This record gives sequence, structure tokens and C-alpha cells, in this order.
Amino acid sequence: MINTLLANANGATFWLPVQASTFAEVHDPLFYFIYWVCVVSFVVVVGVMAYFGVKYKRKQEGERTSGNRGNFALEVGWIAVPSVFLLIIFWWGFQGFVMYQTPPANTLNVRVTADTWSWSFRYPDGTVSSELIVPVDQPVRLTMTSESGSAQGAVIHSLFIPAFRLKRDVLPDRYTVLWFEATREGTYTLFCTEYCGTGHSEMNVPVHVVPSDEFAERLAALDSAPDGMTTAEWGQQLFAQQGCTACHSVDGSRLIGPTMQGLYGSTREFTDGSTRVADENYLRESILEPSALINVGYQNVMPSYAGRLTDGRLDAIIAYIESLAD
Ligand SMILES: [Cu+2]
Repeated sequence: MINTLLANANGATFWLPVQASTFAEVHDPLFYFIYWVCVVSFVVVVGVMAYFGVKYKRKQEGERTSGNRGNFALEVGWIAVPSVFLLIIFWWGFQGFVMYQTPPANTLNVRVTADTWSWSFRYPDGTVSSELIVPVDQPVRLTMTSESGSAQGAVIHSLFIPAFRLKRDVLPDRYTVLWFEATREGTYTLFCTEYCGTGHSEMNVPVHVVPSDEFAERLAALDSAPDGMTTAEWGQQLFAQQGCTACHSVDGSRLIGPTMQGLYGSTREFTDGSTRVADENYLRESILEPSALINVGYQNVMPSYAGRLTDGRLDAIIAYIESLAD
């Protein structure tokens, strides 16, 4: 088959990305079944139409059309044959739907929070990550919700991992559940696939599928700077990964929130009339409880990052903001 010829060793084809989960193995044959049914139907219908168009074209004035009033067997045929194909597609798809809806026992349970505009993944041991890290060949269950703690936060997102053939909406004030079993080590991309505002395009994060025996190590490493990186450099990376750049510039330009350039050590004026010098404690409080003090000229739209950053990561982000002082 043409698709087999085009397929890479990792299962990717012209139409579909790499196959990295058990769902991909169920989904892809059905996709190609529907695809080829459509191709064949198209060729037959358009072919017959073109042939008849030429064959029955009126060739001279006064030529009369056939008196044919119908063909019962033909009509039964063109109702019955497509119906059989539709039932096959329904039954096949329904099997996949049931599989999709029923997580097995003994899953690794990850809580997912979508925010404006970042993801956080919380593991059973309390570790929080902005990228999804999962062990290979183990079922993972995602319990997802959209953060509605801030004025702009209550929007619908949608989690999409094409390599896993996985997609479901992430809604405020309720949980939606997804599960998958990754079958191939590597790094894939997780997208937000529901337009959710200014920073929507910032919501692409890597999904790391790692060997089971490295998984615990990878989670533990989330709380310290990668090798060869200073704390402030790590903070810069986290600042981008956490989606902070969607609202805070680092070059002095004005976005939704104040710029980080020259912020540390400056005197801030707040909407309640008070002022305060931006020191480490102010930065920490502003990240964890952003609605407590609102800078004059700005709005109360930032979501709280409490519980979404480990202390090590929070320190790194603060170190980065300090490095941007004048
Ligand atoms: Cu989103």
C-alpha cells in the first residue's frame, strides 16, 4: 500500500505523525480505512459521472432522453453498500471510543492544570512540572482542569498530543480525564488546540517519554538547574516555559503586565495607594498571590502560581528577575 511505502520506521506517514502510543496503533488503521473508502468512492462516483456526461451528452437538436424510470436493484445497492461501510466504521470507531474512555487499573495519575497561558503537571509525589514527563510502557491517567482563579483564567483549553492520537477539552470548574500508554521513548509536542487568548501559541510544551528506570530521576531533577546552567539562566528558561513571557516583557516594552526590565529594586505604586520597593519577598508574593497588590495602570488578571512551582524553581525565576535590574 502507498502509505506503507511512505511510512518512516517510527510509524509516521504522509498524513499522520510518529506512532508513540497504544492508541496510535488502534487509530491509524481506522483512519486509513476511512481514507481509502473515501478515495475509492470519489474515484468511482466522479469517474461514472464523467463517463455518463460524455456518453449521454445530447449530440443533436431534437434528440430525446431515455424513458428509463429507475432501477430497483441499483437503488437498493447504493443504499445497502454504503450502509455496510458506515456500520463497519461505526463499530470500529466505537471500539476505540470505549478503549479511550476506560483507563485501566494501576495508572500513573497526573493532575493537569491549564492556565492562561501555561500547563502544569502535578505528580503523585507532589512534584510539579511545566513539561509532561512519563515512563514508557506504563498507562498514564490525566485528570485535567482549567484554572479559573483569575479574571481571565476561566477559559476552555484543549490538550492535544498528536503522536499519541490524544485530544480532549480542558474546562474550568470541572475535570476531564484522558489516559494513554506511551510505546516509544523520545520527545513529542503537546499543544493547546482550543484558541484561548493572547498566549495560546505559548502553550506548546514537550512531552518526554523516558525509560521506566529513569523516570524517578527525571522527576527529581525538576527541582534544580540543569548541568552547566546558572540559577538565573535556569530561571530565564522557566520564565519562558511557564508562559510568563506572554504577559511580561524583559526589554521594557509594555504587555499585559509590567515589564521585568528594571523591576527589581524599583519602587512600585499600587492601586490601593500604597508603595513598596520590589525586593525578593515582593517578587515571591506577586508570583504566589498576584491579586494582593496591583500595579497602578494594570489589571488584576494574573493567575496565582501557588502550588505550581517548586521552591527551587520559584527561586530561579526570582534570581532571573533580579538579573534584569537596572
Ligand atoms: Cu490554551
